[in-house]
Amino acid sequence: MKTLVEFISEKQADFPYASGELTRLLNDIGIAAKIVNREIKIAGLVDITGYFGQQNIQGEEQKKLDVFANKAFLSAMRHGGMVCAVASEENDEMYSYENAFSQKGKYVVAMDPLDGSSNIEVNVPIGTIFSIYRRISPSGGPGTMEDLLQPGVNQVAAGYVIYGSSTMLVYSTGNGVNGFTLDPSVGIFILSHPDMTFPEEGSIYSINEANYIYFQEGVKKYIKYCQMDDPGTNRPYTTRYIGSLVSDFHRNLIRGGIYIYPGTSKNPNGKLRLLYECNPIGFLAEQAGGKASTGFRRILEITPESLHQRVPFFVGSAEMVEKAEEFMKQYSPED
Ligand code: AHM
Ligand code: MG
Repeated sequence: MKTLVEFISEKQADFPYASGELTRLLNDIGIAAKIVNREIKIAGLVDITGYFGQQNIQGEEQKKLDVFANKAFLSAMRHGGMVCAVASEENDEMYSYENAFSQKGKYVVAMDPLDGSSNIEVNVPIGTIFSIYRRISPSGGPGTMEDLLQPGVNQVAAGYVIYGSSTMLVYSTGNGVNGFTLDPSVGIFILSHPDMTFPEEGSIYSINEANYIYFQEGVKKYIKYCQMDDPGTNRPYTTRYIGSLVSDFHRNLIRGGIYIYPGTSKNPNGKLRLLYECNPIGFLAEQAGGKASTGFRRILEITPESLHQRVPFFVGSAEMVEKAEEFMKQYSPED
């Protein structure tokens, strides 16, 4: 039995800048995840699932648990002192730590503290997504926007926590993907899914098909391809869509599948945010042998322009993403 803390410490040696700081940062994230998990598990019992009465920058109502999770992660990272600045879905602006200890931190973090939070009251799995970069600005001062607006290829680590029927932390530091399940009786994450990779053949497609009329021709044609009865292949595929990116991605990673949140005629850049949704999930996908694309190009190569930038997102088993890209190129070529 190997715990998350043991595993992270062992893996420190694989890491080019093994000073122990990334190890401590990942441990801090694990601690905050346990605190958030505790609140989520009692969410149905206490008056915590209601609205907080504020809107975030994207005009979405913040739920109390969103706010709680945001504070829990920001505070765990402040105490650790490894991080100088954070981009969070819940904060309009970059959150820069003011204490001298944190300003010496080598890292910046982009995160969605509670993704899929509109699902809280119906007891569907939700998640936390995080992405870690080395800062560019010199240590000792506040973190800068330049530190956070780095392309996804520069990530040194990324991961998610899924609060489902069990709670798991899945992460990568660029040497494969490993999953840890929380043993609630002792409060410890245990390595349960070593070296996670997409199965060779996937047969799940996950997309909010209610938006069909707003999709580009390439997406429409790809959906029809997924539904086609093609003897000798595994088509028609099956459709699964929870509406919670972490859960949909997690299932597709284990079973083999593709998740798509495309651009639409209403929202040409789709819905998902590059910094704290697409980049970290894309990094994990690639580390697990899969792909992450806008439908035309690799997600991780995009240079971000703003913290809450949105981008069309195709992620999952490599072959399935490549096939979807073929449809996009053929039927919806970019101008
Ligand atoms: P959120 O960050 O406000 O929770 O939104 C992101 C979520 C994803 O988890 C999910 O895949 C997607 O929104 C679902 O959107 P839709 O309801 O439009 O299908
Ligand atoms: Mg989100």
